[in-house]
Amino acid sequence: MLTRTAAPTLRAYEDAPDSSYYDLANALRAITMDAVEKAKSGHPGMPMGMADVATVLFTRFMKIDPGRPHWADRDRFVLSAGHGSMLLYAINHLLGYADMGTDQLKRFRQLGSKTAGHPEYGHTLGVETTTGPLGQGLTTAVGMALAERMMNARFGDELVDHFTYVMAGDGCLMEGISHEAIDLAGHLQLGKLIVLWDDNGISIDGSTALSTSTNQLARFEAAGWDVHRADGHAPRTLIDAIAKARNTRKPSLIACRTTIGYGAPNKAGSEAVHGAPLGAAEIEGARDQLGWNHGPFEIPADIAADWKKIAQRGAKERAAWERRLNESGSREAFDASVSGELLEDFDATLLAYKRDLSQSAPNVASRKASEMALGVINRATELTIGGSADLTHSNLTLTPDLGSISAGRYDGRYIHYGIREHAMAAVMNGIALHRGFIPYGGTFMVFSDYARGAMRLSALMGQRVVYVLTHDSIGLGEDGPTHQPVEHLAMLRATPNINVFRPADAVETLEAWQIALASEHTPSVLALSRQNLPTFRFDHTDENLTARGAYVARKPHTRRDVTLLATGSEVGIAFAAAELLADRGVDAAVVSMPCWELFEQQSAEYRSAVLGKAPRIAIEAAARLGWDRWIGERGRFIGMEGFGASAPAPELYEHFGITPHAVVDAACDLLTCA
Ligand SMILES: Cc1ncc(C[n+]2csc(CCOP(=O)(O)OP(=O)(O)O)c2C)c(N)n1
Ligand SMILES: [Mg+2]
Repeated sequence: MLTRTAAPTLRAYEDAPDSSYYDLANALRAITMDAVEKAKSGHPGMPMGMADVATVLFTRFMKIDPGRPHWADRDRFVLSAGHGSMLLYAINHLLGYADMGTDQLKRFRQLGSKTAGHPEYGHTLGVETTTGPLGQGLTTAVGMALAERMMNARFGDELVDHFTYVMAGDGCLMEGISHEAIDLAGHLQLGKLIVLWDDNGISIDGSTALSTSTNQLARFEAAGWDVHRADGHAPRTLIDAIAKARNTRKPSLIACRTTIGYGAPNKAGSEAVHGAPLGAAEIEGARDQLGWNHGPFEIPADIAADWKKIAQRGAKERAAWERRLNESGSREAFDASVSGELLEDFDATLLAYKRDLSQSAPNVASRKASEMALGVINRATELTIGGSADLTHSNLTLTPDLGSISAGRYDGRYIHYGIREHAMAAVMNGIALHRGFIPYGGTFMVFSDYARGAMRLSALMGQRVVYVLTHDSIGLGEDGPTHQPVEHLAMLRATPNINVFRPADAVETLEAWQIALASEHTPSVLALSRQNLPTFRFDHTDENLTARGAYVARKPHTRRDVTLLATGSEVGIAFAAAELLADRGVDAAVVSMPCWELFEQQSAEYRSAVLGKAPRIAIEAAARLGWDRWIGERGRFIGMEGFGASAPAPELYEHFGITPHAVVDAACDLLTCA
């Protein structure tokens, strides 16, 4: 076993609390029972079962300062079994987080309270990531633990040296994403990631034996983890297991054998206690059995004081860390990295490149344009951390000199996520939440389905994560309908707080990247083509037109007879159709709509000026859903009505009728053509 050279902050805390662990843990149990009972809703089983594990972890190991919840070098605590939210709220209440007074415990699960049904990042202090969808927390924590090592590689042990602790249930370990997470964490040897598994043998339907017979320890071990067993109600064995887990170079799993709903006289150990209030009689029985003779939400002063000691200890450590930072000479760089601010000249660098693009007018796929943009971006900032789910050469996400991240080598800037789209997205969430980096990652757009669970959380948590989704339509050609996204733009556009960009040329692609990197609270999707797209933005504008969401790319010569709306690869089709229509005496405007969400945010005047009063035809090689908003009652849509097919791309466009001639026919149907 390898012993690390410990920085001063990493000692295990030797002092046992004055009150017994049992009393401190019972405080968590009592608060949970009372809050769930008052709410008439919630999950008492997990918090009551894991109360002892939480008590040991926090009293002996956690390094946090509730007065400074965002302290960069704090240990991260991730409640992956998010249904056990009352455990986290009870802990945070006892630690003294400013927003977690008794009033909040009493308003568990009520509108506007800090004690939402599942922990929500950004809503409640001390919640490191939103959990509830099982498996997400575990995988997000892998991203946090990786980010910790990457920051450590840049700033050293004195400034960055913290653990990531996860509480995961049977459900988290059953979810498919856990396989990706475990595999990746083991491969990257994230030694400071410690998973405390609530090994209670129960899930909602009953015994886990109904649905699994996996030897979890063997499974984790096979993925390169260090594994331990502990009695989840025996502090000494837990202390030993956690202390050992902290001293290995491998990520660690501790199987904590617990009784779900520990303390409930009749319901403990059964699924009855998983997700329903215990009821008055059972609570009374639990109080008796636990020896907890205090009223609802009442915590004896000595027990409260012991919990507060954890916070006091953390505050001291934070102050010492603050001094180290000030003396380190790296304060400015460290703060800039944590704040995620781009350098002052970043925009000017991108603008100069945009001017070049308009001049050179490359005829390249937007995935290639993205690679070219990244070449400039990755030189202009060190915040970006790239990656791909094993499609680097298709997504074109790697630029020279990034260097790969691997076990023990965390100073690179490129992550080979392997064929693990879901984990890639969740790990990127973890990296973004940890702070210090802007993660971007690529896969084929069709596989956003696989990543969806975590992409939704990027949006819900408002994280700056950039999804590079290439091969964005039937334009990818021969790989066929399994690989051709059709409904994905609609799905992504329907998701709140994601900017979905489908740039039409190299200039728009750069503009989209610039917006994505500046969007600190919104994830972005870049839907990029496999096939070449000609540049049409010959006239350089300092203004980022993509930031308008949509703009008139081809002005009509005199009056506007018809408006052609298109995105990405179909903007070229709209241009070609406009020329054909001109021959027939029809004056068409072409509107490029790279980002609907940003267009929706424009003023009504701007939107109506762009959309115009003439009949509209939308062209997009994807499902129609959503387009009716823009084309109106009289409008036409030219796109996909079902799945694609396997053939060279130009033939597919003909086959599915997404052509300039089809646009002309639709226009002539709407208007009187010559
Ligand atoms: C992805 C996902 N699927 C289903 C659920 C619904 N759900 C919430 S808790 C739970 C059972 C989890 O079992 P376990 O992790 O063992 O929790 P315990 O009953 O031990 O508290 C399920 C199915 C969910 N939250 N997330
Ligand atoms: Mg369970």
